[in-house]
Amino acid sequence: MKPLHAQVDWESGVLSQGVKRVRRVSDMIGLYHDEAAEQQAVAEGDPIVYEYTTIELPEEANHVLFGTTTIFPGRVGSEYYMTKGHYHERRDTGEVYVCFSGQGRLVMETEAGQTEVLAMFPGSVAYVPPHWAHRVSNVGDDPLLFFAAFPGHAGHDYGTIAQVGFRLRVEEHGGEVLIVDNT
Ligand code: PAN
Ligand code: ZN
Repeated sequence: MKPLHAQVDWESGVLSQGVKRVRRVSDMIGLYHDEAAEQQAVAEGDPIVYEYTTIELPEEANHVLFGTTTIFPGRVGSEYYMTKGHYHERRDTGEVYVCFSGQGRLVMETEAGQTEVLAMFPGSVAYVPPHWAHRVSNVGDDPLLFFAAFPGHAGHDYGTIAQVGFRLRVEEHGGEVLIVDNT
């Protein structure tokens, strides 16, 4: 294939030439801790939690897939808006996250039970090593925009997280960001 060129819209985070996907609270039922707050949010207009745009490329090991994500500010109960989070289907693939704007937390864990939380802020770069599940929460008052790149054959396993959940969740309590142990 030929090289390609795209552009990030700094306002929306959308990547030109990409395919945009929208995730609402109703797409995430069961992922937030507070089920009643989930139902209430869906009943009250089912807000958009995040959007992400990826450029369609061959899902092969010698390619690098990439995309941008915009998580809007908000909470479901005490829990900040977040991405679904996933393991890569091919567990032995890593990923790079570059934050453009906003304030977030990148929550990671391994199947062996290790956990890690890294702050995301404009200019922060995080490396998600192979074997770590990853999810991002927006802990600020503005949209959180970030860019991600990962091996083409990584694949996405959402089922494991949907079943077992993350060990840590990111919540607001008394105006502070709190990392709460789910286990
Ligand atoms: C990211 C994510 C993106 C959306 O590009 O896919 O932020 O989050 P979910 O995939 O968890 O809904 C990435 O980690 N790709 O591998
Ligand atoms: Zn990933």
